[in-house]
Amino acid sequence: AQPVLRLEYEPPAFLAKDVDLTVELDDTSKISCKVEYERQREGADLVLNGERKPAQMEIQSVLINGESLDADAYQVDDETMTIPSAALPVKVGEKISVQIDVTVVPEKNTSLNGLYKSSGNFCTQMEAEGFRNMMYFVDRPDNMSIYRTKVIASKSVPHLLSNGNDVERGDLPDGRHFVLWEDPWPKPCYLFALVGGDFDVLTDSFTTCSGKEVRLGIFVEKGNLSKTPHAMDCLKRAFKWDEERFDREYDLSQFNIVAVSDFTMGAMENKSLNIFNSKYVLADNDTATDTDFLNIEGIIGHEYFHNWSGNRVTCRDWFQLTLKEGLTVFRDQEFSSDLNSRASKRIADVQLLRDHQFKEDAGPMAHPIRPDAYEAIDNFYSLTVYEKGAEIIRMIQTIVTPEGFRKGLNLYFERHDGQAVTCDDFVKAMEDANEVDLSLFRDTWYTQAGTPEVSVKTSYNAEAAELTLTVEQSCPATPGQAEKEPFDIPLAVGLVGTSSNGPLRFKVGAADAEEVDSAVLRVTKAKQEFTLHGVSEKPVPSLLRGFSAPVKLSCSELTRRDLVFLAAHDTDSFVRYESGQELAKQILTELVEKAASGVEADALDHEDAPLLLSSLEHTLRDASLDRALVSLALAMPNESAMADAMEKGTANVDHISSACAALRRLIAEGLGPLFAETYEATREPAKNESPGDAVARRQLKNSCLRYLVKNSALREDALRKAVHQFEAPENMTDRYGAVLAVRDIDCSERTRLLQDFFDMYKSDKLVVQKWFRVQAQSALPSTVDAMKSIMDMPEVFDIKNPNCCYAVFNAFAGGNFTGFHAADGSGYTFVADRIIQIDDINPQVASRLAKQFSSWRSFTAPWSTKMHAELERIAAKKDLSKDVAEIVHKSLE
Ligand code: HT7
Ligand code: ZN
Repeated sequence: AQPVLRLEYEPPAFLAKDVDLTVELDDTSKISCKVEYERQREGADLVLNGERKPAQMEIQSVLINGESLDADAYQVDDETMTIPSAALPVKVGEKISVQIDVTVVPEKNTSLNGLYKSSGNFCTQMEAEGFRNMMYFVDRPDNMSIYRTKVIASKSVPHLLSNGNDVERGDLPDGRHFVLWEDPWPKPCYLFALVGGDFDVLTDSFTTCSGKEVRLGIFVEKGNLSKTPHAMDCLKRAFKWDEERFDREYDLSQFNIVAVSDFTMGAMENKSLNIFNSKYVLADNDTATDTDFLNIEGIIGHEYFHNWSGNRVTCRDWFQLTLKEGLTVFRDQEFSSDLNSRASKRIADVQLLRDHQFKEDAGPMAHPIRPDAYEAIDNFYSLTVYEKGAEIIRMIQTIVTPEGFRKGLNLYFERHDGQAVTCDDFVKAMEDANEVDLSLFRDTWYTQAGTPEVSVKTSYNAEAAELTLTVEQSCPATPGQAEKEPFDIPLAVGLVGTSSNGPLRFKVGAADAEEVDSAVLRVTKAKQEFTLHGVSEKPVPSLLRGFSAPVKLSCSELTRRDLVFLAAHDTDSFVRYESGQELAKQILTELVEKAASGVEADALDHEDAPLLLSSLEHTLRDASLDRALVSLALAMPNESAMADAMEKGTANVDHISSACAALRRLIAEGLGPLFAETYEATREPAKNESPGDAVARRQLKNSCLRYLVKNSALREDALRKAVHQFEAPENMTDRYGAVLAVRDIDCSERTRLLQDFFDMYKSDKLVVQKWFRVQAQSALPSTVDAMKSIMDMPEVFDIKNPNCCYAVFNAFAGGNFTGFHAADGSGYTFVADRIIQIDDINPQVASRLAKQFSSWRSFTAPWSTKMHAELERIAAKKDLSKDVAEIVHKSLE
C-alpha cells in the first residue's frame, strides 16, 4: 500500500457539522446517515471513505438535499465514494445535506472493526478507521460533528445505547422499539459507538465536584453481574481522581461501560459509552488475580481519562496519536501510582517499556512517538506511541515540575477544548504555562526513533569536595534515520555515602547553590560535564533515578560491589531494583559467553555467584522493604531480555537458554531454605493487613513457590505446597500461582492441577484463557502439541476471538522463548501458519502476531534463517492484508 505521510496533511474539503443517524439493528442492518456537510474548499469533490468488504456494506441510496442522486452520478471504488463538486452546489462556508443509506451484515464482520456482533450482541469499534465499514463518511479525526443517533431493534434486543444522553424512547407500530441519543459535544467519528443487546446491568451514580449527578451503568453479558462491582468502584475512583489531580470534571449526565467478549484491544473511550474487552471489566476473587484487579483499575481509569485527553481535545490526524495516548497512559500510570504502591508501579511500567518497547525501537518497525509515515494506522497503536509516549510526557513533568505540569495541562485544555490539535500544540501549552523553552526537547523526542544510550563517568576530587560527571549520549540508527541529534535528557541523580550507607547532600553547578539530595541534570549535548559540589566523601552515584528518561544507561566504573551496595542502600527504589538487575545481567552475559565457548553453563562456579546470592538474601531479609519490591528483585532478566541486549546477529538461543536456566537454578539452590522460610511467613494473611499489603505478600509468596519447585532437594515438598495452595487458595492469585509454579515440570501434580483447573472453570471464558496461557508458555517440549489440542476444543477455543488468539499464539510467540525459538523451527512454523489463517479473519490480530518475527536479525543461524523463511512464506500469502504486509515487508527490508 502507498504510505500516508505526516507532512502531506491537508485540512478536509468538507466538514460534517451535524450527523443524523438511524440504525436498524438486524441480521442485515439498515443504516441511514444524513449529514450537513460544510464546504471548506472551492471546487473540491466530496470524497467519502467507505469499505465494502468487512461487513458486506451495500449502498441503498444517496440523496443530496433530499433529491436522489443516480448511481452513475458518483463513483465508488474499494475505499471511497466520490460525489463530484458539481453535484454539491454550495460555496465555502455553506452547508449541504447528504443522506446515504446502506445495509451491513454485522455477523460477517470478523474484523471486529465497524459494526459487529459479539456473543449475540451488536457493538462497534470505530478507532481508528472502523466507521467507514458501516457508512460512507469523512472518516478522519479532524472532522468533528454533533451526532443524533436513533437505534431501532426488535424487543429481543432490550438495551439500545449510543453516545450522549437518551432523549427519547418508545415503541414502533411494527413491534420494534427505539432509543434516540443526542451527544452535545462535537466529536470525530472514531468516538462514535452503538450497542444493542441483552445485558445484565449494574447502575450507580457519581456526584461531580460542582454537584452534578452522573448516572453510571456497566452492561455485561448475562450471568456476569456479580463480577462488576470492582469495575464500578474503579470508575468512581477515576472520576474523583481526575477532579482532584487534574481539575477535570465529567461533562454529561450519563456514563456507560459495555463489556464484550470479542474485542481486538483492551477497551475504547467512545464518548460516554466506553466499550471494553470483558477481560478488563469482570473480576471477583474466585476468578481474577491481583494483577487482573489492578489492570482493570488502570484501564477503566485510562478510558475515563480520555474524556478530556482525547475526546474534548482530540488529534488533528493519526500521526498525532501519542498526543492522546501517551498523555492518557501517563495519566493512568499516575492514577494507579496514587492509589497503590508508586514504587512497584514504576518498576512494572519500566519493565514493560524495556522488555517490549526497546525491542520495537531497535527493530524494523522503529518509529518516533509521532511517526512520519504509515501504511496501516492500526500498526501504530504501538508500545512506542503509548508507553514511550507516556515517558516523554513524564519527562516534561520532570522538567516543569508536577505543579507546572498541572498548570500546563489546564492551559492546554482551556486553549484547545473542542479542537483537533497536534503534539506541538501540547508542548506549546506546557512552554507558555511555565515560561520554558522546550524546543530541543520537542524536536528530538517527537521526531527521532531509537533508544538513546547514555554513559556516565565520574571523578571525585576529595580536596574540593567535588564530583564531576561526564555524560555522553548517542542513539543507534533506525530505519530512515541514520544520524540523530543529541536528545534533551533529564537525568535524575543522587549520591549514596559508604560511611553512612545513606544519601549524601550536594549542590549542583555552583558551590553556593542550594543543597539537595537529588537533582535533575539536563543533558543536551553529545558530551557534557556536570560538577556537584559539597560532596563530603567519595560517593556511589545513583543514576537515572526513577528511570527519569527512556534511555539505556551505563556507568562502567560502578563495580559489582557498588551495585550490591546500591541494591541494599539507595533510597530510590528504582535504582535499588535496577542495580540488582544489572548485577544479574552481567553474570548472565558471562554465562552466555561461557556457553558459547563450549562449557556447560553452571552458575554455581561463577565467581560472583556468592555476591548475587548474598544481595538477594539481604533483600529477602530486609523487613522494612515493601514485599512487592522484594518479589520484583527476585525476578531475573529473562531470555528475551538477554537476546535483546546482545549485538544484532549474535543471539544464540541455546546459549541464552542454558545461561538463564543456570542462573535460576543457582538462586533456587542457593537460597532454598530462605525461600521455604519466606513462603511460610507469607502464606497466611497478617492481622490488620491492608489490601495492598496482601497483594504484595501473595506476590512474594508465589515468587518463592516458583523457586522452591526448582530446588532439587525441596521439590517434592514444594509440589505438595503447590497442590495445597491450589486446593485452599486465598483467591485466584494463589490458585493460578500454583499452576504457574508447576508449569514447566513434567510431573503428576502438573497433570492434576491443570485438569482440576479446567474442570473447575470450563464455563468461564476468561479463566479458561488463563489455562490456555499457562500451557502455551510451558517450557516442556509438548507445548506445540498442547496448543494444537487447545485449538481442537471448539467448546472453549474460537480462533475468531482475539483473547483466545492472544492467550495461545501471542503468549507462546512472545512469552515462550525456548518454545517459539525451538531449533527445529516447529514453533515458527506453527505461529506463521496461524498468522496466515487469522489474516483472513482479523488482520489486526494477525499483524500483532506477525510482529513477533521482526526480531529475526537479532539471532544467529539457524534461528535467523528459519524466521526469515517464515516471513517470506507469510509475504507470499494471497490477498495478504495491508496490516500484515506492512509488518512483514518492513521486517524483510
Ligand atoms: N483508543 C483506543 C484504541 C483502540 C483501538 C485501536 C485499533 C483497533 C482497535 C482498537 N480498540 C481500541 C484504546 C485506548 O488506547 O484507550
Ligand atoms: Zn488510550
